[in-house]
Amino acid sequence: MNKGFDKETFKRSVVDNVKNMFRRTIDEATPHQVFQAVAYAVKDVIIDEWIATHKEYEKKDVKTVYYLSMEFLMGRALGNNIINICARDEIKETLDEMGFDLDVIEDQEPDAALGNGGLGRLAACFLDSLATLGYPAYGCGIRYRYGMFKQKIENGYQVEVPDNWLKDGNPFEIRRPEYAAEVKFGGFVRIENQGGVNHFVQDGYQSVRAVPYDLPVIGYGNNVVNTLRIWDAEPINTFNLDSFDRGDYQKAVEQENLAKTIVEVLYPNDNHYAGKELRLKQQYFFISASVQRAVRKYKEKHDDIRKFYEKVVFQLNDTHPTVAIPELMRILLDEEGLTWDEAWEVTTKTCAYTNHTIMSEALEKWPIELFSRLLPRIYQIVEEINRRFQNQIQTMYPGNQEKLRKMSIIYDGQVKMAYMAIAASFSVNGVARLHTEILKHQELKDFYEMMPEKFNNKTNGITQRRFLLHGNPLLADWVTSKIGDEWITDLPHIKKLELFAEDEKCQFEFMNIKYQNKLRLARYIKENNGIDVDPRSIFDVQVKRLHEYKRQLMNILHVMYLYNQLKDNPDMDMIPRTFIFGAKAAAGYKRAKLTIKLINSVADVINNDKSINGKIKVVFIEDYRVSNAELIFAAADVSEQISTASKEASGTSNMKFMLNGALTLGTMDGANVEIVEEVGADNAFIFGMSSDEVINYENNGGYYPMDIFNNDQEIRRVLMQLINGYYAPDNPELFRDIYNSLLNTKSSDRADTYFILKDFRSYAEAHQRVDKAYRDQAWWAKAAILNMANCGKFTSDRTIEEYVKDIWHLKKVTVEM
Ligand code: GP0
Repeated sequence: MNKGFDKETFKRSVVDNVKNMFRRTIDEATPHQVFQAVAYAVKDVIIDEWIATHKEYEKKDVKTVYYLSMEFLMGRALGNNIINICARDEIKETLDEMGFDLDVIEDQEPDAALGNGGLGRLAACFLDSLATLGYPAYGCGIRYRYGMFKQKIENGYQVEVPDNWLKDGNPFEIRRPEYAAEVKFGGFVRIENQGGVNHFVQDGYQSVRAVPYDLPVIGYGNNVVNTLRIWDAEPINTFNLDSFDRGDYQKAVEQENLAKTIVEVLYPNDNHYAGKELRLKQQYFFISASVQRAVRKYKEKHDDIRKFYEKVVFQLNDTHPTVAIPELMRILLDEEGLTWDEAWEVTTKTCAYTNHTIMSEALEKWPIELFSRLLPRIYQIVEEINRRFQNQIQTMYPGNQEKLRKMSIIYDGQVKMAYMAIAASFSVNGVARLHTEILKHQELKDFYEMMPEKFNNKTNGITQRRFLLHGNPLLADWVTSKIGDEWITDLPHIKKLELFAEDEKCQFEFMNIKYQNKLRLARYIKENNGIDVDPRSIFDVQVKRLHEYKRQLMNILHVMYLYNQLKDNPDMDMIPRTFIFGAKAAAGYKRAKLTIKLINSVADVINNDKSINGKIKVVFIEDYRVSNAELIFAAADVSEQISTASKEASGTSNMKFMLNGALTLGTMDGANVEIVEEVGADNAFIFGMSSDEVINYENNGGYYPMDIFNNDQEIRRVLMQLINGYYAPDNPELFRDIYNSLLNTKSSDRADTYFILKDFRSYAEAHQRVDKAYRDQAWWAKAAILNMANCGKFTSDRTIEEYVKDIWHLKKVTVEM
């Protein structure tokens, strides 16, 4: 409950907002206008806390973490903000009295989709936890004009539609022109000798003005409001049309274009590096602005820049923000006049790096030509960092040319961002135990051997406030009614649910809530996809970015296999199953897009086949995003986490499912390993090769999927259906590429790189275990409750406390109102 909340004031505020903003009375307002008016009324409530929080930070002169990230996948703000100011019931009631439904109002808000998937959503969960725990933090990112594209499915194919999320304004943001910074690109570096000291001056550059917009990040019930600062680009000086100097005119036009294009759109690639020049511009743009601002802020209060790291820590969310390292060096050397050694000490005590993947195609390697042309002074600094790092390698491993070659930051015409991040950070962390071990002993072996003290693990987490309290109110209330509400800010308390796992009444209540949530999702599916699903069937869900290593293909091949069995034997005894998919494919990722088409083609055939009595349904949920994810997790029975072992760094949807009482059907990969450790292998369905087996095969040239094709009739039948028109009568060749990817053939790449056929039988057998287990509803309910009871470890609050203790060393702040 929010003590300060006053219904009448809030009502007046909403009514006045509608008048002032839209010149309408409240009964004339559209639902979207009501949303805006309510959002501004909520902003009113929090603005004093926002100011008070920052006053407190200043007074205490706190150390602050800057979470530097190209992505913040925030989703909708209104509902979450209302929850975190603890005024959900009050505001719901107030709006009721005014004749509005809060859920409908919330649905008006577009998702803030400034991210692709796991990495961006992790950043958003971290901000929620930082504020809730009372730690001083800024998120720093880009105010993309267009976020993650909206996905439409047309004729079974993905079509990308621009996400114009700002078109009606963003009620929660505040423009802060007083903190604008200039960011320079291109030109050349001139050395000026002044009194025997060399000064490096960048000349002939183009620049843009970075202008920050601040968004409030509200802690749960603690008056703390942190800031997500996202940078917009504006042209530096308005056109001088009087100018007769053609050079100036040309440059002004170019600078205006640069400002327009730089923040235009989020690159929709997940786990994949595309090497686009504009992407590097985006990186340097928001990093330079953020680092400049952090230095300036520090200097307002302190005069010794050599102690910068005592008040500031930069956490690099993957390699995307790695230019923060040479940028901080540049400012310290060129603007603050430190020596190299002094600047290096500050930088290496300020920066820490998180690795999110071992997929080699995700590694950022910028061509020297591009990098040095765009960032000439920064490149000089990178060269010097590399020169000194090489010296260090040579000292440690005299005469070892192999090490030098393998570990060099600049090699083969490229700048390797991960290596720079490791060389210059005091901490390097992976995002789940298995992932960190693979980094230490495989991918980054040489670096680990050279500097083992830097490496550490921080297993990911998720915020229970959004993914249970907000997303699943029925279950959240149920949990609170059983064990109290401490779980909201201290998730391990949820362990107390164990006491109820065997209680028949509780099992029944749980299953009933799950059923209500399945009804809710079924309604959503009917409205958005026009498909009828049976809420009594098992909801078996795989929602995540579409990527070969995540193996959505294995899932749909298994559906095809089951369907074949049903066709042969329509009386086959099976619990009806609804296979639910949600996934965006990067716009240029052909095979991923073809997989979406395959899922939809299979859905078309199966969903319209009366002969199988609705035993299988296949649903592809269009435009999977944070807001519909909340509905999906709440309704899931089975959580598909089926990546090829060793490939998924952590996964985070696995945790969101567990929190909502779904059972994991998965491989021993990423954080699944730790989930199984917490809940016990008996309460999950584990299958497939281990990461060691996968890595072994990979090191020995793979395996022969043709052997499986030749020896397993049922698998062969499924594969043949990819090329005999069974699911594409008009174009039997449609899925040839997928067929080839599994069996082929082309000498250039190996067949079935992700071991789909190798794991198939084991996967099918795990599905049979699911079918069998679901028949015993008491067992299932018990296992589901035990999953919830044992998800305490996977709160992002725990992850953040570990970052604070091992890496950031921040102090908690309390804000009195
Ligand atoms: C990793 F490298 N992740 C990347 C990337 O470019 N994008 C991205 O979302 C993900 C991992 O795939 C993950 O395993 C992990 O949990 C997440 O980063 C957060 O660490 C699955 O979402």
